[in-house]
Amino acid sequence: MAEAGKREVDFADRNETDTVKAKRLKNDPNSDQDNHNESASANPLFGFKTTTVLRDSAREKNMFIHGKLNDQDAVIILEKTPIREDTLLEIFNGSRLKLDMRNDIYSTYQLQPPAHLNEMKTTVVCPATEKHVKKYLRQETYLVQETGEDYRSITLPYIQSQSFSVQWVYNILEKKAEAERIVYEDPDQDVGFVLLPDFKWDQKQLDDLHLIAIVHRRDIKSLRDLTALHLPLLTNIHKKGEESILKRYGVAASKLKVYLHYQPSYYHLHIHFNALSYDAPGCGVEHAHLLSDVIQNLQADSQYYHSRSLSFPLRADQGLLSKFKDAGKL
Ligand code: M7G
Repeated sequence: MAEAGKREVDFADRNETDTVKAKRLKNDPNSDQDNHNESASANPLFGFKTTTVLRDSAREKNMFIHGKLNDQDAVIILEKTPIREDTLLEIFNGSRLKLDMRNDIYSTYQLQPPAHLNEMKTTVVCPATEKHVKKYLRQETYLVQETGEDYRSITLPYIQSQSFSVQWVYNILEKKAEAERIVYEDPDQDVGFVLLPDFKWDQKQLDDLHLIAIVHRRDIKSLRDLTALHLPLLTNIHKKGEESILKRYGVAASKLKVYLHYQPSYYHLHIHFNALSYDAPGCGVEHAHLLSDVIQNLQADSQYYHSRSLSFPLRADQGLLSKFKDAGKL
């Protein structure tokens, strides 16, 4: 959905650019309006009005902002990107430096690198729902323990009525979005999947490598739906996902963590492939389940994920937390 939103902005702007150029050539007197249109066409975020900063981190160098873009609610995520080793020569030789202070053998500077090395990864969700805004708002979290019965009586009815749209997932599977980003596809409708970069990864360095494998089947919401019948699907993703990442990026299976989230944000089965050394948000023990463990648990007991209690964190404002509270489970 976010991707579709982004594309809409791009198409609209492309039309506007032509109009603006034509007017300028004719020396149109409405030049103020033209300047505005020109800024908007070069920059789809032009005129964004900030409502609140939902979350920011000096350490992670990112900021999550809620506001209005062309009168629509939007969430924008700004994130400074990691420094890449292959750009060091250009940084040292092509930057402007301003001395902050010097003391004995120590000195600090403000360094202004060439513009193309000073980019910020920017993610736009527009139009954003209230759920998107809440997802990014910093919140107190609580650990919930869900039995198989709790899943069926509390969680399942809740996610059936409340979960995020998975239209963006269907767009990928149907090649309506991100088709050019696909790294590998097994088209089999039973055990097949599409492997592509997660949109959190800018693909500029391997340190934070993050891909997702999205299954073609549309009947598996999450870990809870898995039984031994799905073992061919899971082992296929594990094997072919790792092979494709080795082939494309030269990263060996021993350098990857491959896991599922429970609870996920999107209830269409997908598996995360992350660089082992990368401390990705959501890969802690309270949220992530290693695919190799999932496979072994299902080999030992087909009903493992139907019957076992599973723990996961919920933020204070998440509706599911109130459902657990109402049921006296917290
Ligand atoms: P999740 O386990 O459902 O939950 O992961 P999380 O979002 O709480 O981690 C879904 C994953 O899909 C996340 O890592 C998102 O960054 C990624 N993702 C979400 N959207 C909307 C897109 C998208 O449009 N394209 C791609 N490539 N990845 C997405």
